Amino acid sequence: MNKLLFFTNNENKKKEVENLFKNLKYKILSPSDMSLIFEPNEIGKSFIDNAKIKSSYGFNKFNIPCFADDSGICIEALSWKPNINSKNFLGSFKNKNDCFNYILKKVNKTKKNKAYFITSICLTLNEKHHIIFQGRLNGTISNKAMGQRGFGFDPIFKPFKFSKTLGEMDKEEKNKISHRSIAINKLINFLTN
Ligand code: ITT
Repeated sequence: MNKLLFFTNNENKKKEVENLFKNLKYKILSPSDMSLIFEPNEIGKSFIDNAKIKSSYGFNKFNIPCFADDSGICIEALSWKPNINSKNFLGSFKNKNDCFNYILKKVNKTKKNKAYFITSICLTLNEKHHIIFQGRLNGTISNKAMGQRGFGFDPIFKPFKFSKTLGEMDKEEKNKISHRSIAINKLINFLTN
């Protein structure tokens, strides 16, 4: 079975991606399987830059093909932020609910409720060979936080044409439509063709 390192420390991302790879002949390893806790600084100016920083780091450390995912949400009422700063933005509040309430208030005040998620995946095959795959999911910010599933901003994000949030969907439902699954399916297509 081919080994592929998925350089992430986010267990939820890992579960979503493992589910997408489940019928394929790839063994997906992660830094925790290799007893690595350290992660590089994500100092890039774009999702692509940051995905490449993480996949190059993983490849250099273990010398096996490595991919990484950099993702985030862009919210109209916040002038399309937090974008690449999504993790720090969420972490700057006392808890998730405070963050969600801040966003919901902004949406209410501005009457702008559009949002989208972006995922950039970088696959590093060797030091000079990096391939990028991307996915985007358009939607709106819901009227209130709903659902306990998923992670991050899932409870306040309603994909277009859906009446529930990503937080109300199970892994399989989210994987049918998500920004991450779009990018990962492009990666799988590349690996299997
Ligand atoms: P890595 O180890 O893979 O870097 P991370 O959690 O630091 O894990 P990112 O920098 O890509 O990952 O993600 C930024 C944040 O964006 C993440 O912590 C979530 O809060 C949010 N996010 C990313 N993907 C999401 C998704 O599918 N649903 C909800 N929120 C998401």
